[in-house]
Amino acid sequence: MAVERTLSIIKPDAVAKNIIGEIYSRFERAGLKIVAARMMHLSREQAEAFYAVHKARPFFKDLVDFMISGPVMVQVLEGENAVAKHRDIMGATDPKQAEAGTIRADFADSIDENAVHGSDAVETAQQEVNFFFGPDEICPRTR
Ligand code: RTP
Ligand code: MG
Repeated sequence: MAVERTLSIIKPDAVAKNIIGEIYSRFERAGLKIVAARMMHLSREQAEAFYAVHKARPFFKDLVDFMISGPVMVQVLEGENAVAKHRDIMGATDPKQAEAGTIRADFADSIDENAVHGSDAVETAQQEVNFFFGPDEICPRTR
C-alpha cells in the first residue's frame, strides 16, 4: 500500500475541550505519523478559501463562522493509506451516524461542530497540505 499524506484539522470545539492530545494519540495508535503541525486562529478569508468547495452550500456561512470561532490545530499525517485511514478514525460527518469509537462519535456534539477535518481524497489532500504548509515545513521521518 502507498505511503500517503493527508491534512488534519482539530477544529475549535475540540481545541476548546482540551483534547488535542487525545486525538493525537488516536492518530499514533493507528500508525499515522505527524510530520508537520501548527496551531493557528484562521482568518475569515483563510476559512472561506479552505472550504471554497462548499461556497454555494446553505451551511457555508455557519461553517466559516465556526472555523474562525477559536484556534485550530492543523497537521499533516503520513502513513500507509493515510487518507482513508484518517477518515475511518474520524467517523461520519454527522456524529449521530458515526461508528462507535471514532473521534466524531466520541467527541463531536453536532454535524456543525464535529471536532475534526480530514482530506477526502489523495488529490485534495495534496492541495490541502499545500494550503497550509510549504515543503520546508514538513519533516519526513528518517527513523
Ligand atoms: P470536513 O471537510 O470538515 O472533514 O467534513 P466532511 O468531509 O466529513 O464533510 P463535508 O461534506 O466536507 O462538509 C464540511 C463541513 O461542513 C459541515 N456540514 N454541515 N448542515 C449540514 O448539512 C452540513 N453538511 C456539512 C460539517 O461541519 C462538515 O464537517
Ligand atoms: Mg470534507
